Parts: sequence; structure tokens; C-alpha cells
Amino acid sequence: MITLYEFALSGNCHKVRLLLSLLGLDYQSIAINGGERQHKAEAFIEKNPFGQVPVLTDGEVTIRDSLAILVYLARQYGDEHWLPNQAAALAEVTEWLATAANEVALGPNRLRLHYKFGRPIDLDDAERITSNLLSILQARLKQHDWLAGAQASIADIAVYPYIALAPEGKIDLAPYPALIAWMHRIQALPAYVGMPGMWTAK
Ligand SMILES: N[C@@H](CCC(=O)N[C@@H](CS)C(=O)NCC(=O)O)C(=O)O
Repeated sequence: MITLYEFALSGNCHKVRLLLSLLGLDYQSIAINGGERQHKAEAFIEKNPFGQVPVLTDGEVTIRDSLAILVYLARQYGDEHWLPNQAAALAEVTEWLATAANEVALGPNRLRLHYKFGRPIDLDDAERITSNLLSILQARLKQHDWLAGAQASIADIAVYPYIALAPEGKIDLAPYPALIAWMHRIQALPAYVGMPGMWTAK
């Protein structure tokens, strides 16, 4: 049995929910109560010493970090296009996983934390990182349907949530039409699931 420990409003948790659904995997969701700081309680720290969600367990396996979980699910249960075997193709997917952990987290994710949840941040820095990131994504997606390779991969799943949630961080996506077309493609995948606050086609 797969179990996902999560916050409902977390984009990092959404990455995992989305891939689980796209792969048609059954799982149980355990909602962690952030207000009661359940994620910092001893029982949870045993699963993730950083005290963060998401955490996924699958039988005896426990994995922390959304990107590590995507890698696990894709390799364990997915077709090869989600996480290629060939070295250069695997590296291309990994480039975007690194972008999700760095620029996406420091840009649109931080802006949403600020505007939606009141977290103090360096606004200029987050806006500069976001604007550079969106331009790079726009350039890639103007030429290609997907971030890595010719089919959807975990590169797309890793980057997508905080881009689709960008309007909650007061980011206007209208100047990036190729990004909007890519979000349409992701939302059209069979068994796609969204979450509140995400950009959707009008
Ligand atoms: N690198 C981690 C980041 C996880 C993360 O920041 N989780 C947030 C929710 S989106 C969290 O648990 N925050 C509570 C805290 O850090 O105390 C991942 O990708 O899973």
C-alpha cells in the first residue's frame, strides 16, 4: 500500500498527487496538520528529519522530498518516458528536476508563500529569479511540447505546480503563451488532477 503524507495546499505535494493519478496508482492520503505542527512531531521526524511534506511510503520504503518521490514512482511504476534510461535523456530530465529544486522554489514558490501565506521574503530577488525562469521556460516550450524529450516526463510534473499556482504569487502568465499552451497539454493528460488556486483555461 502506498501512503502519502501531505498538506492539501502544498504544490510540492501536488507533484506527487498528480503523478500518482497519471500512473493510475491507488494510495491513501494522510493529511498532516500544519497548524498543530504534526510535521515537527517525533513520529513524523522519523520519516523525514527535515520535518517537511511530502513523504511517501510504499511497503518498507520511505521517501522524503517531492522530486525523489517522483523518481521513485516513475522508475518503479511508470513507462520509460516518465524517467528515461538513456544517459543523455536522463540528464535532460534531471536538469529540470534541479530547476524545480532551485529556481522554481526560489522564484514562484516563494512569491506564493509571501502573497498567499504572508511569509517575509526578498521580493526583488524572488521576482528577478521568476522573470528569468519564465523567459527560459517560454523559450524552451516555444520549440518543444515538453520540457525534456518528446513526451511528458517527471520534468514537467516537477516544474508544473508552482507555475500553475503562479497567479497566487501575483505573477501574470499572459506574456508567456508557450507556457500557457504547455499547461493546457498537462491539464489534458488522462487522469490529470489539479488543486485549488491553479491556473485553468477560461
Ligand atoms: N525539497 C522539499 C521541500 C518540501 C517543503 O518545502 N515542504 C513544505 C510544504 S510545501 C513543508 O513541509 N513546509 C513546512 C516546514 O518546512 O516546516 C520537497 O521538494 O519535497
